[in-house]
Amino acid sequence: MTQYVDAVVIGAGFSGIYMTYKLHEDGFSVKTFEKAAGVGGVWNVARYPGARCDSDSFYYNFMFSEDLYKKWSWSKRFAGQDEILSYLNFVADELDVRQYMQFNTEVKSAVWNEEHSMWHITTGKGDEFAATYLISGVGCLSTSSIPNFKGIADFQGQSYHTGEWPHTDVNFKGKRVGVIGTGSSGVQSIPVIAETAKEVYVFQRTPQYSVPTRNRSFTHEEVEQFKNEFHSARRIMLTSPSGLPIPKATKSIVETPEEERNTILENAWDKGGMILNNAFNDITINEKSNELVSEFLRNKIRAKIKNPEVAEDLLPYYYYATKRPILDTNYHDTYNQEHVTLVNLQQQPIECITKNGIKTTEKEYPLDLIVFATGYDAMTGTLLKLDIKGRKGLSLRDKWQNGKKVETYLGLGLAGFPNFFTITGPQSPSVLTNVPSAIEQHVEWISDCLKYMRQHHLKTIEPTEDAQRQWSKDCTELAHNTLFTKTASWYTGSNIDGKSPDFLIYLGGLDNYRQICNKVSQQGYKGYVLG
Ligand code: N01
Repeated sequence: MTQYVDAVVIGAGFSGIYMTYKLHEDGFSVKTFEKAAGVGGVWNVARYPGARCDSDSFYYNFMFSEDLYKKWSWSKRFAGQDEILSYLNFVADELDVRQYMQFNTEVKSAVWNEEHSMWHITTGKGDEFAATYLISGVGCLSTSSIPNFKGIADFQGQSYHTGEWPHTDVNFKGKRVGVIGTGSSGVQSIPVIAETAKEVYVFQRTPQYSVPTRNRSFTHEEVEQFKNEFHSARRIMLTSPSGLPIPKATKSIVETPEEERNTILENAWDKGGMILNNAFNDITINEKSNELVSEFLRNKIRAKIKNPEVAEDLLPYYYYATKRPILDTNYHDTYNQEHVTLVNLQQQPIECITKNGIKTTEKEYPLDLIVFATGYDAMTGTLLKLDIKGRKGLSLRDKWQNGKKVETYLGLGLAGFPNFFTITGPQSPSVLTNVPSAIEQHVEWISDCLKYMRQHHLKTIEPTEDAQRQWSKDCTELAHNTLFTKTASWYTGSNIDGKSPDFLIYLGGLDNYRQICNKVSQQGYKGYVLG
């Protein structure tokens, strides 16, 4: 039997938890479906060794409630996956949202019913729901990708993707472990795996820049200070491009005299975290500026690695920060250990996976365990897994798949898909900001929109094709004025075969984006058709 709710939310990570809470608070009935057995989203599933957040813990959390903020005390500067998952469970309890959530339930399809102006939602468990609003909180990086290596099914050892890690301990002791991939997940997991494994082989296609995390435990006084500074931090976060309490960078690195430049870079290096990435305003827009930071970071690698040949193989050549910047704890030092071998896939590409291990064009590496740290079908992958059909049976897959250009309005909605909202959707600031800040802004905007609809007795809201086209054009232009589009990365979708090479992140900053969204709503939802 079909049940009715005002809104169906998909996912119970940061987005789903807050959206569910807001909807209930605003007097809407809500049902939230989550594929996993509990809340947490990516922090519930990416349990690989060393998994940790790269944003400072006291800012990588909800800030909409001072009370909630002050009830939780982070133990470290950068929280590990387990602590973030505990935090999200704490939030779900505090906000009492579990009662509206159904776990272990995957949404299979959502079809717009023209006659009733409603979404018809079907789950993998056979639930049928009708909802006025459909809200996606599926996240940007929630569909793991394992490249289609020849022979992959033949491997007789254990194998895991970092984004779908078992919930029980994986024992590396005495094992020969191969890790494919050196993005954030590979760089975080390799040093931890090397602590106990007998042999580690890192299959590296692209060498990475990395800055030390410099993680450390907080003292009681520091925790209290963060809590006391709630209002001042939040004020800056609401007006900064990154959604972090970091003011906009104003200095150009090329225009900064060498001595001063080196002092700034060294200080940022010593402090660790994302400080270096935010130190200058032209790192991702000017090739010369970028090269100054890139070479600074290459020199750090040269200085760390004892074997000059290995050092050479570890030197990155792409424009720094045009792939997601990486923070590490002892990553490069790991290659000084006898039992760790770097396999440079530029010199010996993977030919296939065999029953015993990984075979490159040079040799076969016998392995007991393979870790696929090979990333995600980002931005659109999870949305496309859901079978979403809008007006006249128009399918999201038909619109976006097979190399077709992805277009949205504000990264929040799509023409032809009424009453459908995407929290941190493609072409919103999402992953190039502090994600919880971006989520709060979206959830609050959607919540205001739904209240407006109710107040004005409106049934449907849907972006116009024109507004969508213009927004997508603006996003693309912003991206093409930077170096981001010159590098193959998951930002550009080039890690997934057949994906249109679009840069699906709004680069104008969360501060500007917030103003644009506010203006849209203040002007009676300009760019939308309301009915
Ligand atoms: O994935 P990635 P990730 N043969 O796509 C390689 C977030 N995150 O899971 O660079 C050989 O970055 C690929 O090589 P190349 C964060 O936003 C955050 O590490 O394409 N290698 C690359 O080295 C992050 O950016 C946190 O040449 C292949 C790697 O696999 C995002 O998630 C922690 C290959 C994939 O790197 C994704 O990170 C973890 C092939 N066929 C993740 N295909 C924190 O907050 C791919 N690769 C810390």
